Amino acid sequence: MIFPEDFVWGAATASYQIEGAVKEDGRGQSIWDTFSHSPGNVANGDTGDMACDHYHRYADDVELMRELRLAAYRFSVAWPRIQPDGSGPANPRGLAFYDRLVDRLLAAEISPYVTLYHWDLPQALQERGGWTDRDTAHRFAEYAAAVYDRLGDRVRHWATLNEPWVSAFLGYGNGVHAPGRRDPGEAMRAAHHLLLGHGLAAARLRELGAPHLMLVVNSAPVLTPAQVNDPSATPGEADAAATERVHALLTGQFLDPVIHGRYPEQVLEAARRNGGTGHIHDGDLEIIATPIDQIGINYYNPCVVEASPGQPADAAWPGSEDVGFRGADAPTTAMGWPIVPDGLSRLLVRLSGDYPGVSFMVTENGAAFDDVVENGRVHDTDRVSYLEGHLREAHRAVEAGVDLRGYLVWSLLDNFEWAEGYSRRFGIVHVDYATQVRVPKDSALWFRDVIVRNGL
Ligand code: GBH
Repeated sequence: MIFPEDFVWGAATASYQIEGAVKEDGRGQSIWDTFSHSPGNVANGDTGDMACDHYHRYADDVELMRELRLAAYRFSVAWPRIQPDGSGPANPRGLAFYDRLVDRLLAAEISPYVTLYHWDLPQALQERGGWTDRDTAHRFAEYAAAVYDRLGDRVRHWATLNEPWVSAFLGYGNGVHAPGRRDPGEAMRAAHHLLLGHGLAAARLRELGAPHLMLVVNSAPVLTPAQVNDPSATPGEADAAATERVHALLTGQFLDPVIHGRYPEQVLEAARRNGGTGHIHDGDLEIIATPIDQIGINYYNPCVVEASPGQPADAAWPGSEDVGFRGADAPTTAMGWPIVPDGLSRLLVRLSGDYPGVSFMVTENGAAFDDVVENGRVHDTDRVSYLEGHLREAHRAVEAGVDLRGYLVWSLLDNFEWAEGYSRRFGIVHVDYATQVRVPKDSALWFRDVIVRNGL
């Protein structure tokens, strides 16, 4: 099973999950510092204060990536390192860190894929409403330009946002993520302002000459329980409408505006029921539809739903009235997420039909398991089989004609898994947080062979 010649193999991380050094070199506070330091939000009271100490160990970490033969490394820039208060002149010491990282990567012949926003909003902007405030979109574009100004001579691949659905609906809807707000109207507004920020930043970066622009979304096929194990199962009318509505809320809400310049009707209806559509101004959709080159897909598991009359909307899903969220008949990871590899090919085939004219990349895929170190090794056979199963499906998507350019595993390192803290390990490299010792797991060694072979 060999992939196209220029297929890009790599791994991904995010700033708050690995960097630590939260008070260093003028970094300001982010909403995740505030949130993780407030009791009850994160498992075991964990915070990103130290994380993987990557801020100090980045050179060794790049060396590790080189040994694993990664061709690409996707990381995010911490906005509060660049603008401690969320606006104004860029902090040169913050920019210098990413400058050093990029130079190291290039020296190791690893292409940097920069994500500008992976959830660590400057706290100062949250004080003014965060993503519920339209101005945050403008601040984001200004910040994006400052980062591009410093790294644009060497970085070709630019992603604006990571998973705006999560920022809006877990951050402002069910409150499981920072800033911990629970208000469906705020969540709908945040989603639109994230999109506006994406569009304004994309237009700025384009003007400045960015060669390759992408948006990264969390997406998943939305299936009925019967469809999970039987792709040919045909749901009844009510179930089909439920899956299409949830698909619109999860994926269409972000990709229809960006690619087609319009919102799905189901999303407009959700907005009308939750505070109205007044925050969507004339001209916004033109900005949001600024052309991009690629859609990044973070896929973990399908979303399983069925029609359930009388069910109130889930807090993370405004507009999901009369829909029941279900488990799947499949084995699960340590997150409790079902393992459904063919969800990846089913998703990619659908999206490449719905959104022609852009390429795709799997920008995250991976799994948490309860890894143990034994005699200096981690035999994570469950992760190897998760990754192998999903790579087969990525290959199937390529064969089916999807313009899929690469695959990045989540994650390079075990790291701060948001509300789960350090209790969930997603890395292909084990991190002992007490000593910061890194041990490549069997999955990392297996992945290196996949890369060398360009396939399975
Ligand atoms: C990614 O998001 C992140 O980009 C990354 O930072 C993170 O570490 C990694 O995945 C692993 O979690 O059914 O309403 O509860 C995770 C994407 C989206 C997956 C929300 C779980 C549950 C939605 N997540 N989804 S709901």
